[in-house]
Amino acid sequence: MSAELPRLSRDVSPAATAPVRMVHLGLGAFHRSHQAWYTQHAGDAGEWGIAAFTGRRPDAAEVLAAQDGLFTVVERSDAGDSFETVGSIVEAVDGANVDRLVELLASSGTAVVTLTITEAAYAFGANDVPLLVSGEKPTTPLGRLVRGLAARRDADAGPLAIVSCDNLSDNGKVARKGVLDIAHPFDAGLAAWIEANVSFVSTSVDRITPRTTEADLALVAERCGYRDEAPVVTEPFHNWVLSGDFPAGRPRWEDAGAVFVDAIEPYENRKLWLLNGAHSILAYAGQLRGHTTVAEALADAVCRDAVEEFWEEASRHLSGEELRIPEYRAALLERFGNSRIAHHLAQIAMDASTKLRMRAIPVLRAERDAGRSGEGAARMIAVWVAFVAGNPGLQDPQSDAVAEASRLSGVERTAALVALLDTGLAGDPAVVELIQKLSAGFASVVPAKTGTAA
Ligand code: CS2
Repeated sequence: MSAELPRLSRDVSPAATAPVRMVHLGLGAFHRSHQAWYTQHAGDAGEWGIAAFTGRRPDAAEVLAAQDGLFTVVERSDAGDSFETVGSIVEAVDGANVDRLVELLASSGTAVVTLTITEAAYAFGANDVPLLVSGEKPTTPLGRLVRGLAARRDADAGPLAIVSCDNLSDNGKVARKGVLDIAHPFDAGLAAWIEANVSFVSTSVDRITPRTTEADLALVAERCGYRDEAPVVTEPFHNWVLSGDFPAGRPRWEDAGAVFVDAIEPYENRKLWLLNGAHSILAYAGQLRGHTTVAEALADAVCRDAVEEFWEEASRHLSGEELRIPEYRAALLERFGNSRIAHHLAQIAMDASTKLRMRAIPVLRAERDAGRSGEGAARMIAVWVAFVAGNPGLQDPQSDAVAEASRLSGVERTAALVALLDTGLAGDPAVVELIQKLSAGFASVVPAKTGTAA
């Protein structure tokens, strides 16, 4: 049936095309459910078109370009689904098309660059320095961005803002360092220009967006009357906290609920520890116990208790009335329990060595500094240690080092894995023994039947 329906395009769903004033690197589902959605809902959306570039593969750009950049956002709550066509992406481009990126960054009309390049990608980029020097095409997102910034300086196109939307604490600072670490050895003058002209904005982003399935495509066809090969399914909840300057302007994202603050750290920590930290616990503990999705894992008392224990510890280090921690925690339980959102634990489990460094280590350190064991945070690491024993192929930016650690056994193996997160803590025998004990305890737990409720 759906083959007979027209493909989504600006003919089927007339939407004005805004001029490109934003560039995005990392065109994936999250960009579309979050920054593109916020831009569509800004009061001045008509002035802000996005040119979105893919990362490693061109696929997402090809699919979107075939429907004029349009896609459907399906908001999925316990009560049902609602559908909206989003048109803020006016150009979808293969990330390998560096020439187009250079052209857009060299234009004074471009005011903002947003990034969802994954946590791990901020550390890559050094490989691009020789390519930049020899005039070849850079291959990493930050290498490509530096090439674009060089063109902007040469064109005298003025200042701009770079906005990191990855789950890292102080992500603006991390992005700045990642960019300057490439720019410095390439061209010291460019590095100085960047320091003077580019504002790195820190943000905390939040909207749970699982992978789209074939069933979602069929649902959109049935309910919207067009064929959309790139819909995105997300929860109704959305949050965006930003801190930093936009020297060339920005969309009025506050119209869609974005919040601008001076000090972002407490908001970042609240999100990274309470939401993402709980996700990581559920990803490893849940899969070890035979669960597939976040909602299933949360319904298992063993997993839920591990989450609550970690939240108790983390909350001690989140102060300030405005954070409304009890309400935030209650809302999280509801969001995670939304069983109509099939958020797969396997998706969250990837890139552990980068994620746990943000999610577990700061709480573990803070607890130990306060003279306590930090068992809740240690358990997050312990369930990963137990999980990789049975899943040695888990995707990770440090997969070689994980494999090497896995050749060891017992406390030595645990210490080697902890060292990938924090060498200082790996050198503390009490920490390693605690993680080892918790991990051994977890590995021997008999897997529960999927979906077992407490
Ligand atoms: C998740 C996040 O995959 C993960 O690591 O914890 O993608 C999470 O769903 C988002 O940050 C929610 O805003």
